[in-house]
Amino acid sequence: MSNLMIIKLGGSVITDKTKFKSVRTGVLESVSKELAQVVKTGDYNLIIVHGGGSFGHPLAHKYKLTEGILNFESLIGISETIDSMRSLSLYVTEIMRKHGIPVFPIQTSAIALMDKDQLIYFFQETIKHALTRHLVPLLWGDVALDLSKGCSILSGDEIIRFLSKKFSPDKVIFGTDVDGVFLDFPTNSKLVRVINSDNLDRVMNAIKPVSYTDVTGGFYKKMQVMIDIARQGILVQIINLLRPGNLLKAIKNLDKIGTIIEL
Ligand code: IP8
Repeated sequence: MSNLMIIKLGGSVITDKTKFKSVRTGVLESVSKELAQVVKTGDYNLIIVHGGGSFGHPLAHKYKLTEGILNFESLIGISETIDSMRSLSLYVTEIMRKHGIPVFPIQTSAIALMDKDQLIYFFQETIKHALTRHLVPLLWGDVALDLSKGCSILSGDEIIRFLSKKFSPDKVIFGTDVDGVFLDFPTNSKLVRVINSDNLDRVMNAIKPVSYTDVTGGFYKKMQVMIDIARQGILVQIINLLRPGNLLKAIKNLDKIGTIIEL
């Protein structure tokens, strides 16, 4: 499939992580406008994956869903978290469609199975057929049933790692609320423009001790996923979605904004 891009809309950028179930509508509006410009050209195939932010992580934490099914409360937690993520994706799809994007929402928990926190089954045929019909598949980090633990959390990043193996996109763009990878998080003054085999170890050692964490592992784990994708020969770019125009530049390869991983 030509000009295929997988785009992550990070939960920390499309929601306000400090307020339970709070959407950053302005960000979704500007992101959708830029995506719509690209979709209308008909030159690109896009798969979009969004994170959980303040709709997913607080509930996953409250019900200890990363520990699996522990008791009856866990079952209520699974149900509530799936619904919360559906309500976030509904905001996303409504705003995208308003801007003319033929978005095709796919509820991840309905098509994925895990075992010991690893993704073992993912029904991907729908994504393939949606793409051939010029629909824009939208998936999201979600709860997944786990054969050993009962349930687990499947992050948007893991979905992207899986889809990258299956679909070999030309590029994977991780949209975040920072300008890229910094050697000095959280001061964020030393931006790394390119990560390649020459500086990979240095960068990973620098971010390891200062990396924040959430129920799906935080930034260090996110970096490991990105590196894994880049090792398949796929260009990975980390950009700040809070800056209007960045997404368009990244999709069209206009400017070398953010951090690029080339391995
Ligand atoms: O924000 C997590 O997805 P992520 C999804 O992509 C839930 O890690 C339900 C916490």
